[in-house]
Amino acid sequence: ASGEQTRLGIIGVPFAKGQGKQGVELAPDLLRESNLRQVLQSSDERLLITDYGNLHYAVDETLLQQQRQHYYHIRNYADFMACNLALIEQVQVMLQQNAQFLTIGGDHAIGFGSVAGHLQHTPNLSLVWIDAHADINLHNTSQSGNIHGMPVSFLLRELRNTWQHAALDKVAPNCLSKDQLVYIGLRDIDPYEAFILNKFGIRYYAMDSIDRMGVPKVIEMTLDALDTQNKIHVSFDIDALDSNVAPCTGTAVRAGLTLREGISIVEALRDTKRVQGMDIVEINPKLGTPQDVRTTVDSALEILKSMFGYRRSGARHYSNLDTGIL
Ligand code: EXY
Ligand code: MN
Ligand code: MN
Ligand code: MN
Repeated sequence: ASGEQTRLGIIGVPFAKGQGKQGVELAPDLLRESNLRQVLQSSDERLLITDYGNLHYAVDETLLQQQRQHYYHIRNYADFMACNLALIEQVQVMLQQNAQFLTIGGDHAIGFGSVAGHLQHTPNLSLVWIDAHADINLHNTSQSGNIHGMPVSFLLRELRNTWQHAALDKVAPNCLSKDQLVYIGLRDIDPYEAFILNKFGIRYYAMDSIDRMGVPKVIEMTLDALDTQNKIHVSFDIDALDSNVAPCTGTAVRAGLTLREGISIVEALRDTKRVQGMDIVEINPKLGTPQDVRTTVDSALEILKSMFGYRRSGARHYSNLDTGIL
């Protein structure tokens, strides 16, 4: 059966400097302690999982200088870039050794490096960003200065020139086309972000679209928009889910996706067989009660199970089960 195995690489990125709250850096180890590996393995026996541990990075003087000269008005630019440079390399290593990878945050600032690394391995890439937020602020439109609200602007061809001092052509030469990005679950868009989304005609299915059309239609329209030749990256911010199923997150917004809606979306994406990379981010175990933490982690595990093999319909691979019972 080894011939039909799918290799999955996992990297933890305990990065918390894209926003102001401590705790989100604990999520990778917490998911591991919550039996992530066993949960995925029992969802699909064919998965061959390699855990690469947690990412380390070092900040160098060039980045500190960029921060001092050009990006002093946003928080932790040098750390953000140093971590993402390391992640860009790590993702490429994982894709050389595995068919798929999973990046566990950390806050959503790491979405830049995860997708940028993916784009270096696979230039023709589509991105589905599942989030309450658009994360598309520029350094000069952000009200908070938090870089976890900006990663998408580093990725899009049309916005990269707004980061002219970040040397993106050198560190992440491949970029994403705006028609290969679809957002799902938005419900807290800043005014400048709405301006950017509309100016470039970026597709987004905010919660009102989901209420009007339902998840099946939104999925159909999402898949229709994406080039069928492309691999897919799914960046899943846990705050896309309603806070009753994902209370432990730094920027919770009420009236989000139900767990069933989240699972449905992820199953449909998985069924394309084109998902090559996924992020799960913004789980913060320091926010909320121990029961809240369990609820949030359980929801994250359900989402990850569905992405990496579990079928609610029961269909699965039987090679270990056909032992002569019938
Ligand atoms: N748009 C707000 C900001 O830029 O500060 C909130 C961003 C929250 C981002 C979370 C990760 O999705
Ligand atoms: Mn490959
Ligand atoms: Mn986000
Ligand atoms: Mn968010």
